[in-house]
Amino acid sequence: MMENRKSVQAARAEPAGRKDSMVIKSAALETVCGITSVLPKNEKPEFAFAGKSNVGKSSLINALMNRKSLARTSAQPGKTQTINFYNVNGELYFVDLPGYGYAKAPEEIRAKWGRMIERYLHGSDMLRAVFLLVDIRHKPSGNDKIMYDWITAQDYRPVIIATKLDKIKRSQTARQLKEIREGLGAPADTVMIPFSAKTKQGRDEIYALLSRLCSAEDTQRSE
Ligand SMILES: Nc1nc2c(ncn2[C@@H]2O[C@H](COP(=O)(O)OP(=O)(O)O)[C@@H](O)[C@H]2O)c(=O)[nH]1
Ligand SMILES: [Mg+2]
Repeated sequence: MMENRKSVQAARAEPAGRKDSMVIKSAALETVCGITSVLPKNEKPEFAFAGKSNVGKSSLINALMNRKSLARTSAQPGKTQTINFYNVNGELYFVDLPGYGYAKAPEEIRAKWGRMIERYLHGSDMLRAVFLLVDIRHKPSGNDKIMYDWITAQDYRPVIIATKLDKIKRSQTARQLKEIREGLGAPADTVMIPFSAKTKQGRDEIYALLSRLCSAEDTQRSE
């Protein structure tokens, strides 16, 4: 008991930002994969980001890398049908999965990028967690739900990032999170992090999760 309390105090006494922050020493786009590309066999932990076009995926990845525009933001939404691997500090990878939501029919979507995403989720040995981005203002779409189901079908429990937090009133946050969780059919203990690329709210929580998942051998994959 005493020891536990001590370690809690020690953790609190650490300099601000030391534990829940990440120092970005380097960040670079290392690999771009098209539909037929061979996916890289990386040797560092990978963290994948999925979500519909315009949800704020590039903005989140840029915020995490502390870069203004390394990951491209919404010039041509829905255009990028590639998987982009960003090497961060030579320690981990952020994997930008193709955005969805612009193709018309579900069949078309599946044909175009579904197989590529599934191939990646299924094939990566280093994937530690999948982050699924959903706009905090809206109920999840049919495509969000399909994506959620694909991720869980590959035995990952996605971390839900509810984006554009700055666009709602603080008093609405809990209700919106609940609506998103229920809309996806996600269990009550799902990790959900509200985030704003504008205010950077939520970033330290994501950093804390990333460092935990990097050091631990475990993944967000269910047993
Ligand atoms: N207010 C606000 N706008 C955001 C936020 N995240 C992204 N955006 C805007 O939403 C648009 C799409 O963002 P982008 O990162 O390109 O989305 P992506 O298509 O998912 O990569 C851009 O105009 C961003 O500036 C956020 O947290 N708050
Ligand atoms: Mg993008």
